[in-house]
Amino acid sequence: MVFRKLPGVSASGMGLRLSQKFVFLLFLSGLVTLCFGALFFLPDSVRLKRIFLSKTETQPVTVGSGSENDAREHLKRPNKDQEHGPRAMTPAKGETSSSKLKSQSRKPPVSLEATEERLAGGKAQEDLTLPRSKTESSGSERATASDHGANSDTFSYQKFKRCLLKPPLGRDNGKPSDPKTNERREKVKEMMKFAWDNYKRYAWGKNELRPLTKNGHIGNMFGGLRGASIIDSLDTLYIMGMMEEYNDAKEWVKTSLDLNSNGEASLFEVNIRYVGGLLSAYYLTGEELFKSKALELGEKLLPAFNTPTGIPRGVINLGSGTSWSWGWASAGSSILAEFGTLHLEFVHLSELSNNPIYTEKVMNIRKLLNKIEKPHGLYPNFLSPVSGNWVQHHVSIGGLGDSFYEYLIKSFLMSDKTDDGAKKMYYGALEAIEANLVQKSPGGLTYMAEWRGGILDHKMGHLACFSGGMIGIGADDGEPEKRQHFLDLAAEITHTCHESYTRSATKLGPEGFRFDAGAEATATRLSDRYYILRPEVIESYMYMWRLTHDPKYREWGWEAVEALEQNCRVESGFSGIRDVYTVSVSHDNMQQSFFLSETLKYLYLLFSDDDLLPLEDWVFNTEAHPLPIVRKSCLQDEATQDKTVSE
Ligand code: DMJ
Repeated sequence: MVFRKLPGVSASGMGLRLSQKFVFLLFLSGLVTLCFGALFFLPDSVRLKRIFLSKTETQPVTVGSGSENDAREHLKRPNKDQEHGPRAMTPAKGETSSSKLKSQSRKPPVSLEATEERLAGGKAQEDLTLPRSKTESSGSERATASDHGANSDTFSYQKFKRCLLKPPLGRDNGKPSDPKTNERREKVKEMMKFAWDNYKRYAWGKNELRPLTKNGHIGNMFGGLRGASIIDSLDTLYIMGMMEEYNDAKEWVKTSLDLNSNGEASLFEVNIRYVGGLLSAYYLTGEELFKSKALELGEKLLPAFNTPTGIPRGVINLGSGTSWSWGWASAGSSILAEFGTLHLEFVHLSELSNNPIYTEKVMNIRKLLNKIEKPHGLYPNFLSPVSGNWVQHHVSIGGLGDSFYEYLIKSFLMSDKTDDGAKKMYYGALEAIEANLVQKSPGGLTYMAEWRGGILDHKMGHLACFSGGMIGIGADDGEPEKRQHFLDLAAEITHTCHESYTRSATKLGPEGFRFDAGAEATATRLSDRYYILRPEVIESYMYMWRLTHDPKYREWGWEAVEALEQNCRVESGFSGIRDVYTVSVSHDNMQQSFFLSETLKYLYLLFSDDDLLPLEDWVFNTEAHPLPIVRKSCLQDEATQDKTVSE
């Protein structure tokens, strides 16, 4: 390389004078600092930023194809604003070294009062209300750390059982006295047996059954974990009294559930299916095995929260603790329905481990959501875990948003109605939803539209049909003058979702239905016509039945049973279908694990007496795994009594 001679610069190899060298070096270092600093202002998705700022490597994550669930579902529905880039995930910028995280999660338990203080920045905040019963938790029950960053020996199952108002399985396992209803219930049990037997025969230990090709499906939503259908079925088998099958499932968990996998998992899916499934199996049966597996797995999810804001990223490597945002999510954002659907399970992880870290993590999410500006009081679906700001203004009660709202009201109910923060957020959100999203079609059907920066998309997803049940269970705790209104709204939404079923040839509902261009509760696009054994409509029938005892809900449930038998039952299991509008059905070759966990469970409960898993004692997580209401004051009394007896 030849350097041209500059004035004042000796030709001897860029021999500058000392003062010139100094000025030049100063200029150079200023330039480098400027460039490096600018990297921080680039969006997470910019490659340069990932290379220079990432402490973790960028890894591609492929997302499951055949089987549908919500994260997989997101992949199929990119909109213009969220085009999938390369399948590289945005790396976490914050700390992700698993050793550091382990030490964090193993720190000695701190009191919830201290937690609240820390989260609220030292002073109580009105909008960050921990459950009132926090002050009732027994400090004396906190002991030393155990295997899983927890004091798991301090939770007493016997105490917990005494604090339930009713026996979980009712007087006679919820058997209805009416013979016709009982016959229907038996039919649902037979469907469960058929689905389970075929899974066991052809796909045992894999995640889901492919009923046409008679083999198993693993997918890559669960970070290398196996047996999703087994974990999702434990409680369904148990409440249906299928003890032989339940014991096979339990034995598999004991001998074959390996939590030391090292793959990329959806934080949301692992939480709702595995953590939720193990927790409910524990609470129903008292088997310590399920508790320790739930705690072990729960701890592996914690590194996902190591972001600048504490909002977790969507994807986590269960082995290394490295986490990413989904490649398809705008600018490395996290998804409302994912980070907003952890609360129920995490509160129980804290209960069982006596380690407040899980509650702290989810309360921190709530704190941030309370603090930031909400357009018209609505919660958009995408949030940056780095800046803590909304990334785009798409609001939906269906996919991407759905279970966030569900977990607000259920957090309140699960706290024995002491969690006023959750209550306030839920009714505030519902008010905004009613003001901006709830619509009436020309034909008189009430529906929830989607909202894109103020413009309404007159579409409702099958997923959004859970909202009938949600609004129903929340009706009673609303303002007295609004209670009947909420119950009516819940009934109207459920009616609309039923219409989406009755207006199809198969009597099953499409993935999405519209209310524009003359359409009323029907899919107008080919891509919205499929049905993948989803539970949401039946879930709302079950809640509405429990709340009103209007026999139409049982009739609607039975219509769904007949339609499932007619269109989805194949030689070796149940399969989703590609087009609900044609009776010469084409099957998708997938028996979703949520069919066993949710669809069949909700049907069974619909045809059972209300004392099977009574709502006074249980809330269902978003995968239909029942979790008990936490009665802190009762547990406290029980603890005091125990102490008195032993003195
Ligand atoms: C389930 O995994 C859960 O119900 C989730 O909240 C929504 N999607 C599926 C069922 O459709």
